[in-house]
Parts: sequence; structure tokens; C-alpha cells
Amino acid sequence: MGEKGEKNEGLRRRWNRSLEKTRRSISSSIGNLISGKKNIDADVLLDLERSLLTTDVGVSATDAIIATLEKRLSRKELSDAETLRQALRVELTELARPLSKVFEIGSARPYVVLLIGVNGAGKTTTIAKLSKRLQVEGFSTLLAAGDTFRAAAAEQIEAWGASNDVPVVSRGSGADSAAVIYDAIETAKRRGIDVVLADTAGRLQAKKGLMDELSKIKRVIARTDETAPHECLLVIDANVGQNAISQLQEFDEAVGVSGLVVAKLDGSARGGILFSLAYAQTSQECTPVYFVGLGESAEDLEPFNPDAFVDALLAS
Ligand SMILES: Nc1nc2c(ncn2[C@@H]2O[C@H](COP(=O)(O)OP(=O)(O)OP(=O)(O)O)[C@@H](O)[C@H]2O)c(=O)[nH]1
Ligand SMILES: [Mg+2]
Repeated sequence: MGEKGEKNEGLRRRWNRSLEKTRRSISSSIGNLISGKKNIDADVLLDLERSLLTTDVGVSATDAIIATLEKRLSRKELSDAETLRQALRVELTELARPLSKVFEIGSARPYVVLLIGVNGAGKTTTIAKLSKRLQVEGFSTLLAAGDTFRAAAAEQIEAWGASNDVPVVSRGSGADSAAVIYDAIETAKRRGIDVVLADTAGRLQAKKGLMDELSKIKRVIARTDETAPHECLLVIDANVGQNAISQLQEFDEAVGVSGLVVAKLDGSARGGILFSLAYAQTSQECTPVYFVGLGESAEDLEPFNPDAFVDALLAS
């Protein structure tokens, strides 16, 4: 195996390991089939429907998938577990494909990336991971400690910056978040830094005052460069299930979400939420999932790859 082959193999193993819990749910019905019954019938699809719902694929997306499989079953195209697995693979991959988009640093300098989301979603961790990734790609980064709500928040990002040699602009807790981010962007301009990654405090999408604060942050950022922020990334915890849909809607309405990061896909049994997110957006322009979090360390941020994702879900 060449170096590239080894890298791909390692990546495949990582996806597989991360999706173990979600896979167990989905595959159990297909797995039972292989060891038990020989023929695919309506009961099997019922089992599959239940598993998809358990992993948070959501009612509408599950209905659509099962309807297609039923059609194929009635046309006698699903003769055994393997053809069912293949058919499911095609359905799931097609559904997830519109979510995939390459995260690119455009030409603006500094390129400003704002991270938002509910409490504990994984924003600050994602900033650390993204900063690492961008450094490897040759971009210099500066972090804005825009979560001024808790003292520990600024400390968390300052400590990470110090140990990774990444500059951080912070004014500690109680400071005005918009002002800190504004400062960070001006600092990056002066120092010729490529990318500013701006942290924000976690907030519930239902809290109007906090959502208004986000629009203010956005307005203040636009004073440094009218095209900024260039990306507004909503970080979603894979474990929140169907609430992800409402998070996307509400944050998008409040500030305009340009892309998603689905964190904590590892260890979650609810990875099907990605299909739900895709299905919810079938009739509109799709907000992409740029990255998924596959672990807690700085290397565990992977571009969302629908093929790797579905392969990992259906791996035997
Ligand atoms: N397993 C796993 N854990 C993650 C991942 N991303 C974040 N975490 C963990 O989730 C917890 C919360 O992450 P933070 O990055 O602090 O979340 P946050 O959105 O900044 O939280 P607040 O600032 O409190 O709103 C931490 O314990 C992280 O280590 C991931 O992809 N996988
Ligand atoms: Mg945080």
C-alpha cells in the first residue's frame, strides 16, 4: 500500500470507529437479516425504518427512504440483504451529498470566520481544530476570545493559543464580545494575519436577547470590512437529535449561517441527524456541513465526506 493508500485506510478506520454507535443501530436490522431470514419483505423494511428513526434520520427523511425501498421491493429488485444494503447506500449517499462542500479561505484579508451555537456544542474546540488545520494548509490564524460570558472561556482559548503558538486577542470576561472581535480583526489587519477565528458564547436559539447580540456582533464585524464575516459557522452537537433542525433555522434567521460543523459525531448514536439536516433543506439552498468532529483532539476535524460517512454507517 502506498503512502496515500495508507492515509485513506487510516481515514476509513477513523470514520468507522467514530460511527460505531450509529452503525450498530442501523446495521442491526440488516445484520439480523443476514444471519436470519433469507428474503427481504415488508417486515424487514419496518425494522429498518425503526432503526433509521432511532439514529435520528427523522420521520420525513425516513419515510422518503423507505418509500423508495418499498417501490424497489415491489419491483423485486431487493432479493437479499446485500442488495438491500446497496440500495440503502445509494439512497443515503444521494440524500447526504448536497451537504458536502469544500471549506475554502477566500481572498479577503483577514478572512473572518465567526463560530456560533448553543452552549457546549463544541465551538471553542472546533476553533482549536480549525486553527490547526489552517496552519497545516499554510494560513496564519488569530483567535478572538469573543466568549466573554464566562471567565473560563477566555482562559480556555488563551491557554490553547499559548501552547500552540497562535495569537489570541482577549479582554477577559465581562468585556463586550463585539468589541473584542473587532479588536481581533484590526490586530490581524496590522499583523498581516490571514484568518481570524472568532469564538462566541453559547446561547439558546430561543433566547431573543442573546440572538440579538449575535446580530450586533455581525454588524460590528462588518465595520472592519463590509464583506465580513466571510463565514458564519454554526456548530451543532450530533447528540441533540432533531433539535438540530430548529438550531439551524433560528440561527440562520438571526444571523445567516453559511455552513455547519457537526461536532461529536464520534460516540453519538444519533449520527442520522445529518440526513435529517439534508432532507430539511431539499427544497432550498443547502447550508453545507463543512466539517464533522470525530473526537476531542486537535486532529479530529474532518471535511464531511458523504461516501465515507455512509460507508462507515453500513460497514459490516
Ligand atoms: N468526543 C468529542 N468531543 C468533543 C468534540 N467537540 C467538542 N467536544 C467536547 O465537548 C465539550 C464542549 O466543547 P467546547 O468546545 O467547550 O464547546 P463550546 O460550544 O465552546 O461550549 P460553550 O463555550 O460552553 O458554549 C468539551 O468537553 C469538548 O472536548 C468532538 O468532535 N468529539
Ligand atoms: Mg466555548
